Amino acid sequence: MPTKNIEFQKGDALLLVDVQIDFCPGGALPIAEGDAVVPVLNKWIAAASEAQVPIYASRDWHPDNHISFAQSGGPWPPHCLQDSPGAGFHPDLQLPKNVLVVTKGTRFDQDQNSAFDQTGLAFWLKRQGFKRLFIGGLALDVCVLATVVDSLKEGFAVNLLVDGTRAVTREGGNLALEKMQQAGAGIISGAPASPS
Ligand code: VGL
Ligand code: ZN
Repeated sequence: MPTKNIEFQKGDALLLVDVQIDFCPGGALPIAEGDAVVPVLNKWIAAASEAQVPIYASRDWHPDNHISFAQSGGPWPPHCLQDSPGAGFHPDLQLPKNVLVVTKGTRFDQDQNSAFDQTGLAFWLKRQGFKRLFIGGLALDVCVLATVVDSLKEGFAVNLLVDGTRAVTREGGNLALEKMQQAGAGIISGAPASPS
């Protein structure tokens, strides 16, 4: 059962996964309703800023002919090419000036679905005393799943912002939700609790 009205506290961080143009309708690897996460995540961004909770945004950032692309034997059409317009964050996503960007998918020899995969992010968050992560973005059954699972493995408490994520496939999305809950993630629906 999704929980509601969890308030931000010290030790929290907001992590937005791959809210990029190529993952939205009209992009190179479009996810159905991918852009529907933007207004929801904007509310979380506003609440996080208000509570002085830092905002991290990961981006998929592939070299040409990346190993995850079909032409190189991978599962995906080419997407999120470094410095291409499609690799940009969705233009309506209201990222603050002090957003911390996590770049992944740059390795030539393997894909990096998780924002924690060889990025140093866990080291950085732990060093600063963060304990609980609020995670949303794209895609629920790919990079969000990998990121949530790694967060829990690293010892963070995790709340998935379920209305702020969409899946590549419906079955994949349902399976991802099951896996996350089994691994110990909380599921939060709706908008952030308003500050009291
Ligand atoms: C993603 C497919 C390929 C994601 C990245 O961000 O979920 N999906 N590369
Ligand atoms: Zn990718």
